[in-house]
Amino acid sequence: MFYSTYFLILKKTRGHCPILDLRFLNKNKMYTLLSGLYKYMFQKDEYCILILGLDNAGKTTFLEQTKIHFNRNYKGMSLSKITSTVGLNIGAIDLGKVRLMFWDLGGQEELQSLWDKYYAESHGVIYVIDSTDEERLSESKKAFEKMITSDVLDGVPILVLANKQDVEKRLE
Ligand SMILES: Nc1nc2c(ncn2[C@@H]2O[C@H](COP(=O)(O)OP(=O)(O)OP(=O)(O)O)[C@@H](O)[C@H]2O)c(=O)[nH]1
Ligand SMILES: [Mg+2]
Repeated sequence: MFYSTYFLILKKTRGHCPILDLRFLNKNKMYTLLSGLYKYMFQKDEYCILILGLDNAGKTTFLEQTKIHFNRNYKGMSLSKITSTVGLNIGAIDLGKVRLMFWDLGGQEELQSLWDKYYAESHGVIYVIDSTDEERLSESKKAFEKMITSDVLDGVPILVLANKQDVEKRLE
């Protein structure tokens, strides 16, 4: 399959007999050409989405549920087994030719100082708020404001997610 495609490409770009060209290609050039072709045909466009918000907002649970929803063969872990994130969790979902890479960062106060290290790589941010936790709403607002005033995020779309809407005593 690769070889037949390779011939076609040569025909297009060079306009003369591909079999002759093959004789002059060494193994390295052949590998480079074929791997480039493979990437062109099968590699997905990758976008990085940060998941931010205070600890206990539900970021990791959201990521886990998203993976279960979009990845047909992914069984997922028990949501009750999720513990507070120290560092980050990475998860991917494929949507057609696009791969979304989610980076779920720990939200504890001492970990928030690490968030901006990931801004430059991100194409979007999901900011998660615990809508059952009125007491920490102003703390969450502060962290959010600090995030959006970062120049590095200029032009990056931000989705604010009011989480835990299944709980009866929630803010709407
Ligand atoms: N009722 C309800 N509980 C949720 C929901 N999402 C998360 N939780 C609970 O909230 C708690 C914290 O969830 P995590 O996903 O660990 O929170 P986190 O934002 O990743 O926290 P850190 O990793 O510490 O930053 C867990 O007990 C979850 O079961 C939700 O939509 N509804
Ligand atoms: Mg977490």
